[in-house]
Amino acid sequence: MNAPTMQGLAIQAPSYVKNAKLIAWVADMAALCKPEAIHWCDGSKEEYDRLCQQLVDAGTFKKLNPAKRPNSFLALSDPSDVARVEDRTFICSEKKENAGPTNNWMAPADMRATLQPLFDGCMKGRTMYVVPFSMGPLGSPIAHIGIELSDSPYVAVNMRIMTRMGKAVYGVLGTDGEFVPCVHTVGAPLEAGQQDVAWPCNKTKYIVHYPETREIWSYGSGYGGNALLGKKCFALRIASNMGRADSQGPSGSLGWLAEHMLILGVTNPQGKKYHVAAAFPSACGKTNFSMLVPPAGFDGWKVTTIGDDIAWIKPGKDGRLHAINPEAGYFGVAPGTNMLTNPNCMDSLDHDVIFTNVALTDDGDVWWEGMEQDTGALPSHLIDWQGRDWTPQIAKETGAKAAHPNSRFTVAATNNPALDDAWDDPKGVPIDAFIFGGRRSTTVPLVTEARNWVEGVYMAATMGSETTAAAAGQQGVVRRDPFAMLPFMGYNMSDYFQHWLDLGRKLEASGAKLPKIYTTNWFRKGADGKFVWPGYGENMRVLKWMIDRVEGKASGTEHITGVSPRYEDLNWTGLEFSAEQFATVTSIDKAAWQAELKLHAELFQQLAHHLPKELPETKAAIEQRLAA
Ligand code: SAT
Ligand code: MN
Repeated sequence: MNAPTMQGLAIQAPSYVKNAKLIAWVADMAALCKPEAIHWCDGSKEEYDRLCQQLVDAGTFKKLNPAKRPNSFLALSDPSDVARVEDRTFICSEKKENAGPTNNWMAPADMRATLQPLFDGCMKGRTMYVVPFSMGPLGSPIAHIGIELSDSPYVAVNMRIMTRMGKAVYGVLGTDGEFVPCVHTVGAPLEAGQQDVAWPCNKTKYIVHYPETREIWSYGSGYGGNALLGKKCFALRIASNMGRADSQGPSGSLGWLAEHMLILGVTNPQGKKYHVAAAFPSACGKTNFSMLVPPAGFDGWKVTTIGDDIAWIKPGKDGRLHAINPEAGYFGVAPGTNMLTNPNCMDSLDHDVIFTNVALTDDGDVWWEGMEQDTGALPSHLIDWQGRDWTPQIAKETGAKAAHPNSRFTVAATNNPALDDAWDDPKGVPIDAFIFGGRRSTTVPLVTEARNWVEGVYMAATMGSETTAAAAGQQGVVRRDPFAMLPFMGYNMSDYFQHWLDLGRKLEASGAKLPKIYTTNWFRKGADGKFVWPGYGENMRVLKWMIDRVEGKASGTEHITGVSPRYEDLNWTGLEFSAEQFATVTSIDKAAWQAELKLHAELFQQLAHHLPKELPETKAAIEQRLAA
């Protein structure tokens, strides 16, 4: 069948699609990408089931044993396509300085010229799925609409879980509503008669954002944040631009924030509820923290999940910052998840899940490293994430992991037994505290409270973290990851710091009570190289101290970077954790901090363009305290 005829045929949008700009754009993209067919997704269960069956037939999905894991599937990706590709991710603003020194940049015209031949005919022999989605509750004033065109049915079914996806979006869009156009291709056109592979992708990859025109173009990968464009590409890189642009207009709006943050509710035994938004780099336990189960000694405390990865935060009429979760599902890291680390998550994964790159058991269920904690033993045989035999013996000899370290589950938020009642509330929840947490073996104490907003912004801006498997490349090296946003920042990082400072200053001037700001580090190691802090549910001890501080009820000790609890300031009921152990995770080593501050200086040098003067000033104050 030749492409031009097909295009003429297939553009026909369903009668309920009334947005002329959208229809014209789909026609343009079809003319460029030359798919064999176009499917306008309606988001129905019937459609989801049909696409999943199609993925099973194509060999992309394996249906899991319905007795063990009802309505769930396992996808194994190409071994070269397993994580976000930061070195292939571009912010193509008109001016390089607006992308800033932390982003890859190319002039929009040059990037368009580069992508044009790649996208020309890229969907040959495939169906183009038109995926309408809302980030945030449908029709909410905080929400925004995107349309993703993708030649991957895997993307279409994942987007149905991760976003509010379907027909109702067109109702909100109407005849002339705005949407963010997102084009995605695996970059593997099929010539006539060519047999498809289970996980098509291309070794050339481009994840491209045009912030001024608010477009996303993704080429060559089918995995996670590279392909599910509502997530990092839209909800962080494009949305961060939208939030700041709002503060630059004539309206006098303070603008808003798009943050790499989980949002949780925490209710004390008296029934008083607080909300916390916490930023951690990818694969540092955001999902676990957002579903935390309070340990022994915390009777009557309850933690509920609003979101596990991304927060959109806007000042409300009450002067407080209100957060919504723009997503509708979790794309979380599987390895390490078990009944000890995250029981709510394990319960969420009982049914209706898409697993990617975990291992397959002989009875048609899934397995990943960490599950032996629950069963007390390793399985005797598995098919690993690359489709190879795996046994404990093979693992011992070769070190082979059954599940890829960045293997994931995709699951609807509504599967979560700890889901907060307000998770879908268009008004969002008022934030009482922000947490910024890095993964650091040394130097940074368990928890520190900033004495004011500027000090908090400094802590967040200078955060360092050891890299994880969530991104392709070397793991375990410390890099500066300001606000845990390094890979997700859609404009110049220093302008972003300024946006945070401005927002805080203006809110404070209006008499608002700002959220407190904390940094945490769950990852300090002892002399034996092992983590000292038990983490997971035990993080509740730190969370309670923060809430008590918000209430003005807990004390702490002041040091060079802020205020931290003393041993006696935390509740230790139900945990054996000695004062010596506490000292190992909270100690402040002068030499280490002198070295740390050199790294802050390097960061500030890199970010010199538009760097707010408050940051070097705060650094100078820390240096003075350190020298005293
Ligand atoms: O970007 S992904 O969605 O692949 C996961 C992450 O990095 O948090
Ligand atoms: Mn993330």
